[in-house]
Amino acid sequence: MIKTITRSIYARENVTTGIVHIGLGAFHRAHQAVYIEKNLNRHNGGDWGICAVNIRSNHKLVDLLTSQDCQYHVAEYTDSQQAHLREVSAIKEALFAGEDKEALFARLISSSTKIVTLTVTEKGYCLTPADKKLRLDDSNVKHDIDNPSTPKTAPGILVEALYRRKAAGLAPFTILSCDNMPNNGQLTRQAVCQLASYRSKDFGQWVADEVAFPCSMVDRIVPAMSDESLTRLQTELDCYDPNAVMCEAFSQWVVEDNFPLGRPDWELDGVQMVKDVHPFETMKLRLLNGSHSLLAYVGLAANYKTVAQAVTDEKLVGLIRDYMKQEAAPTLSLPDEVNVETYIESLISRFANDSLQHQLAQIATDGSQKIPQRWLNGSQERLDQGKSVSAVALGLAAWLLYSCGENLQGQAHSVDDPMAATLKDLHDQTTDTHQLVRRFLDLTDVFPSQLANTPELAELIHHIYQTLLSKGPQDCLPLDRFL
Ligand code: CS2
Repeated sequence: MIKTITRSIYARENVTTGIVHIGLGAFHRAHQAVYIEKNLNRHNGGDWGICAVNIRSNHKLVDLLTSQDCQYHVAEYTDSQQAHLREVSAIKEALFAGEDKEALFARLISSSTKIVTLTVTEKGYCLTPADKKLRLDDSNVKHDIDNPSTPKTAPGILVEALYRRKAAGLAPFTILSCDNMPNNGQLTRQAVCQLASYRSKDFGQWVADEVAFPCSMVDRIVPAMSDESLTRLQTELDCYDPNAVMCEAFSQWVVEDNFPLGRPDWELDGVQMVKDVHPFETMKLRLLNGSHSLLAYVGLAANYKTVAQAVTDEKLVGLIRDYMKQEAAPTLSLPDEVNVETYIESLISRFANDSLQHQLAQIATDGSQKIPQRWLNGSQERLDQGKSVSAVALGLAAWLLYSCGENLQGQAHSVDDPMAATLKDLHDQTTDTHQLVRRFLDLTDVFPSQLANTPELAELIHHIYQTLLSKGPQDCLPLDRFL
C-alpha cells in the first residue's frame, strides 16, 4: 500500500468562521471541508472556517467531532493499493440545532458569516420531486409557515436567519446548495422565497431581490462510514480516528460565481468557478447518479451488495454503458472541455474502486426524490423524439420491485424513502401486475403526466417487471430484446 499524508499546517486561531454549513455528514467532511482545508493551509488561516450543523439527525457525530476539537482525517483511496490521508481542521465548530436553534441563529446572524452551504439531501428542500413546488401538505412546512421564528426545516431556518439579519441591518449571506439536484440554486431560491413571502410580501420580495443562490455541481464518492471501514483505516493506514471518512481520490466542484459578500479564492484550490453550472450538473446527474441508481436497483435484484461488486458483472457494466451512451448522453449539452466517451469510461473505473465498499442499499434510499432528475427528465426528452428508454424502463421495474420491501428470494429489506408507505400500499393493494405498474406511474409526485401516460413505456416496464419476477435480472440483459 502506498500511503501519503497532508497535514494541517495553519494556526487555527488565525481562522474566522465565514461559512455555516447545514448537513454535517460524511460527504461534507470529505468534499467541501477538504476544499476549505486546502484554502486555509494556503493562507495560513483566513476568513473561511466552517461552523457545521445538524438540524435533525446525527447528534452523535456532532458530539464526537466536538470531543476532538472538530479535527479529523479524510482517507482518499485511488484504489486498494494507494491512499492519501489528509488531516482536516477546517470545521471550527460543530452544532446540533434540534429544538433549540438559538446558537445556530447567533452564528447565522453574525457579520462574519458570509456564506451558508447546504447538504440536506433532496428531500430537505421540502419540494415535490416531480414539479419542485413547496410541499404545503408537509407538517414541518406547515409548522414553519405558522411559527416562522421557531422553524424546523432547512428553508425555514434560512428564512428566519435572513429575517433577523434584515432587522439588524445586515446584508444577507449567500446560500449555496451542494445537493444533487438540477438547478439546485434556483430550487433553493424557490423554497426560501416562497416561505419568506408567507411572512410578508415585502420580506419575500427583499429575499428575492437581495439574496444570491448560486448553483453548484458536487462530485465525490463518499460512502457512509461503518465500523468495518474504520477498522480498515486502522489496519491499512494506521489511522485511529472515529471521525475519519473514507472516499475516492477523485473530487470535483463546479460553482456558479455569484457571491456578493465575497468567497474563498476557490479557483486556486481546484474548484471550477463558472458562469453556468447547468451543463455540468445535468451531465453528472444523468450519467453518474443515473448509473448509480440503475446499479443500485438492478444490482440489488441480482444480489450484489456494493457498487464495485456490481461492476464485476459484465452484463451490468453493459447496462450502464448502454444507458449512458444511448439514453443519457444524447440528451445532454456538454461542457466544452468534456469528452463524453472519456467521462463515461472514467465513471466505470471509479465505480470499480473496491476500496470504497459503497453499499448499493445506500444509493437505493430516497428513490422517489432522486429518480426524476436522474432518469425521468432525460427520458421525457427521448420519448418526445420517439426514442427508446429501455435502460430506464429496466431501472423503474427494478425500483418497483425493490419498493415492496422484499427481494426475489423473499428476504425483507427496509425501504428508506419519504414515499415508502405509499409504495408499499401499491404492492399491498393489488396482485395484478398491469394494475400495479399503472398505479406506480400514476404517482404524480414522481412521474410527470406526459411520461406516465406513454402507453409504450407502461407496457415495457410491465414486460420487464414480469421477467424480473419470473426469471431474475440476468434474463433482462442485454437490453436489446426490449428495443
Ligand atoms: C449517490 C451519490 O447515494 C447516491 O445517491 O449516487 O451520493 C453519489 O455517490 C455522489 O453524488 C457522487 O458525487
